Amino acid sequence: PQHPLNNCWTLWYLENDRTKTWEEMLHEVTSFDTVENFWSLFTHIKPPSELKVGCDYCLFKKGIRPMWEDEANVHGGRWVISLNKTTKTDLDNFWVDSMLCLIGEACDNAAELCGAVVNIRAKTNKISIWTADGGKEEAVLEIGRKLREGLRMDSAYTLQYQLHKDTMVKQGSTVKSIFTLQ
Ligand code: M7G
Repeated sequence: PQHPLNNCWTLWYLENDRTKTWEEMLHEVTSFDTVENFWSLFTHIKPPSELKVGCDYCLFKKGIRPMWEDEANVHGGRWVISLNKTTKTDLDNFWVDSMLCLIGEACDNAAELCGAVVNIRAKTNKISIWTADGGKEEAVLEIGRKLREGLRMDSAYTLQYQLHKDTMVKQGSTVKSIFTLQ
């Protein structure tokens, strides 16, 4: 017998392609709702460190599209970890631990969890956990603290919480953060 998860989760892959719009680059890969099916998917796909620059993985609750516009994300935001000079191993380990935090839902405010994203970028890779409502300060902070624990993040890493509505209108590369966990 398989071990059921609390939710069904969908993996998305964003493949960088200059001839396409952002939405066209986003592909739904597959969904799973057991621990066993998560691991079997995990062993069949490339780790983030082997993706090309400009690509993303997104893991979201089934029914929530990994975009700001989805009704589940409109009032939300994300805890972002900027991975500057992280090794490939650390990147891949942070990503698997982020996914486990997400699908394990071991926090009091799991209903607020929407998904997780890893962005492979030329300068700074990023991992983020998206939550439903940036106005729920206690819930957001609890999720951030659980994430720091789950990822065993040392003090070299900062977690920043940014509202999607601020990210959407960013000028250059600076988005204001409303919460920080060091
Ligand atoms: P990014 O890939 O989230 O981060 O956004 P990056 O700046 O580190 O590469 C890059 C661009 O992708 C944005 O400026 C948008 O044009 C587009 N994009 C990203 N996201 C997450 C969304 C989204 O949720 N909705 C829409 N419409 N565009 C997005």
